[in-house]
Amino acid sequence: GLHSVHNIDDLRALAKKRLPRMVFDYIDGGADDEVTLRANCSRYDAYALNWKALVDISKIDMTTTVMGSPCAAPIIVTPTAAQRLFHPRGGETAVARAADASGLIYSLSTLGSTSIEAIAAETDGPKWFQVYVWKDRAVVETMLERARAAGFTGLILTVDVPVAGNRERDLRNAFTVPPKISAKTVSQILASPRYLFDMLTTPKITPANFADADPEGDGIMGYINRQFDRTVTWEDARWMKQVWGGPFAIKGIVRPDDARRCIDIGADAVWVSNHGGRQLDGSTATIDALPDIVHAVDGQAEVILDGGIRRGTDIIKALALGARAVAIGRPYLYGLGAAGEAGVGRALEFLTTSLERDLALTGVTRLSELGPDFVRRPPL
Ligand code: FMN
Repeated sequence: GLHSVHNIDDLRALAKKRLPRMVFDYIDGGADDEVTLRANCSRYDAYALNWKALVDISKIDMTTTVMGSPCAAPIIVTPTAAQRLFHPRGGETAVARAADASGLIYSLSTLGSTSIEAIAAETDGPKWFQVYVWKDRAVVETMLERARAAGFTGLILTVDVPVAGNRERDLRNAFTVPPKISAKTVSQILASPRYLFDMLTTPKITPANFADADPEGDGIMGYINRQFDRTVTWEDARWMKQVWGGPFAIKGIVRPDDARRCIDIGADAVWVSNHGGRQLDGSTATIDALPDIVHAVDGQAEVILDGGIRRGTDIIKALALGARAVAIGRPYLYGLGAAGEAGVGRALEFLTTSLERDLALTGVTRLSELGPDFVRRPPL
């Protein structure tokens, strides 16, 4: 159980034990050979920390703001699709409540399985909404209006999904969202009685924020697939920023020239991400992409980084190299799959307490003290 969880890897093992194989693999897996998935985690090891000695660390302040949203620590809960798939009873609600309890920013995916309004009713904490540019611009505009009305204060445009990535674990498991009934999927679900019970006693898992969009006969997944528009460019991102009007982040940037374009169209944050290694395999580990992006952005926007954050020391390295905050995906999804809201809470607690201890060990009492002098970068 959760009492024997001491780090994110332990939570992962518990999730693996408790979830149907195909659901665990959907969370855990990446594209192709999973080179980028592994690199996102392992490349932090190439950066070494240089701590400061004999600093009064009796008071450590981890509070900050990101795109104007206040948070207790520089850790953002990333948008991830269909969270009720990972915990049918709790899903997004469990994640949003745990984020609120920890004072962290929550973000809701367009492909979420809980409505914008239901999330707003569960939490007064800071929340952002994530979108893709869809063909059906009217549906996007309606979602943005609803998000604004419900008190969401930031918008994230994800730009690393021009097409779906090649996730071979999902192909092997014959896994689809929502799961299709087959001998394989049924036997995997039967092997997880707790999950099966939850699934049978809660409403069907469906996308919750465009239920009224016209599915044209081939169902909601057919609708979603048709919405990913291959013609999307920077002009569409500019349109999105104008329609939204408020704090705006572009997620899925790894190149300095693209970071400059984000600033040109008025983005408030450049979000360094490769979708957790789920899209283009062989792309750069995010920690390696960060320094050049920070240099290109030159203080004109905030920089957020996600991918492979599993410990406080990973967070310190990213902040020292110029990120305003980091974001986490799988760490809280393992928690959600392992134990619902309590599991998410455990993941967030682990990351915030390990960040505080690691700041103490580094001799840092405020995040603004962190800079490149705390990190020895690997030779090229
Ligand atoms: N990113 C999005 O912008 N929208 C999504 O709907 C979305 N769904 C995801 C679903 C899963 C199961 C996972 C693992 C990631 C998803 N992501 C999505 C990417 C995350 O927001 C984030 O970039 C990534 O998980 C960070 O890497 P990490 O898992 O190593 O922390």
